[in-house]
Amino acid sequence: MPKVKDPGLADRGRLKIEWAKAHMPVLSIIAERFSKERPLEGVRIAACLHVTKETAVLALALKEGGAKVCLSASNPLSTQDDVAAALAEEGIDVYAWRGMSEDEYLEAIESTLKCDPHITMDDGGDITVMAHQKGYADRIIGGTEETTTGVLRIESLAKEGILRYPVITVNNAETKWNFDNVYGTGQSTIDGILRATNIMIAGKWFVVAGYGHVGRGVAMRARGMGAKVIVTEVDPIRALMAAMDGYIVMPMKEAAKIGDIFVTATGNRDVIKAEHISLMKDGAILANAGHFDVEVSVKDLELMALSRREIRENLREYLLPNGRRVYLIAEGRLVNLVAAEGHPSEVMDMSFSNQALAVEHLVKEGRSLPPKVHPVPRQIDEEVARLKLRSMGIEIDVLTPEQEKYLKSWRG
Ligand code: 9W1
Repeated sequence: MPKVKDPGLADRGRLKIEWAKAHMPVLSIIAERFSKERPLEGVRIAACLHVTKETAVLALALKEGGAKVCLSASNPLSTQDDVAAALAEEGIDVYAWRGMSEDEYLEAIESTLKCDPHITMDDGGDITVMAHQKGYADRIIGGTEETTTGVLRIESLAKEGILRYPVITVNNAETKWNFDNVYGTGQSTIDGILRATNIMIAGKWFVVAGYGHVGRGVAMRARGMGAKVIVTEVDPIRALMAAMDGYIVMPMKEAAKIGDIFVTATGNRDVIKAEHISLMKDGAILANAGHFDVEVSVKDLELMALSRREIRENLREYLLPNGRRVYLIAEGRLVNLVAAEGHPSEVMDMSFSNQALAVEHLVKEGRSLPPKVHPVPRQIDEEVARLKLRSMGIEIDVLTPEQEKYLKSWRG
């Protein structure tokens, strides 16, 4: 029996799912093929994913393929209750509601394992680990994993010789992480800043700390909106890339005096702390796009401030002893998740198409794969890119036989 917050929300959830599906062309093509070929007939899937409108499109695609899908949340706070309600009505066995307790969260995962799955789908490693701890692993053909964190946990299961079934690391597909980190986070970070502040980006000094994939995406979009972008780095190679991409590169101690908006995306702690904050201009805005909420030192802000006020939703003002005010978005937590809505559907389209094709691959080949961590097969990764291009109306060239031969030969 599915368990959701309020079945009455289903109509609203169905509209959201329909909207997401309209922007997930690749997954839609796969769903259509699945409904004709039924490659997942009789397959039971236990999935532990963020219960969002995009995940709903994935779950329904798997169902079109003939699978029975049991779904629990991969985070107690990420469930969209209307989407969960709609999925329950569509015949997905959902166990998810926003704000579930830690115990309820674990119970929900176990409920999906009681569906006696052939396949697990994971986002963070929780269902894979539980399947092994609670004795469900032997009947499972294979699994998939969506995130870096989950891949690390499952690799450590494998290293200790505990892993009993093959797991495909969707995270490492080219069409997943490149697009999530650069284009997904790039856009949604700007989106979060705009929703929290409603300020104009054009003409502002926009400081991006860290020039990894996320930093690159944020810097690119900020520039696209007319900001003057400064990048700070500690890695000489990345700093050089930023400089040659045309950004101004300088230490945070300098950038702090200039910036109107600051976004951290380094993966490290205390990137913006007291010594920087005290240099900032009146009205400076701070946001974090890195995974943990340690990049902007909220502790320093709290210690320095004479007083604080909530200005708008997700926007807190700190009054400093020098009389200046700085503004922190979403308490320094991930701005794109807290103040916006995560990755756009078009980006999830690619990672979830990898998921769907990885499940099909496991059903076909999983029994002959050794119980270790496997990359997404290259053909799947390329197929996702090909279908995405086609959906965008973009055609590309094909090598001639002569060119193929030329590339393979050492003769030149
Ligand atoms: N995943 N459909 C919050 C998302 C929480 C979340 C999280 C996404 C998607 C990063 C997956 C407030 C969606 C999800 C909307 C939302 C993620 C954590 C997606 C972005 C990752 C810890 N991680 N993701 N869409 N919550 O966007 O499934 O709005």
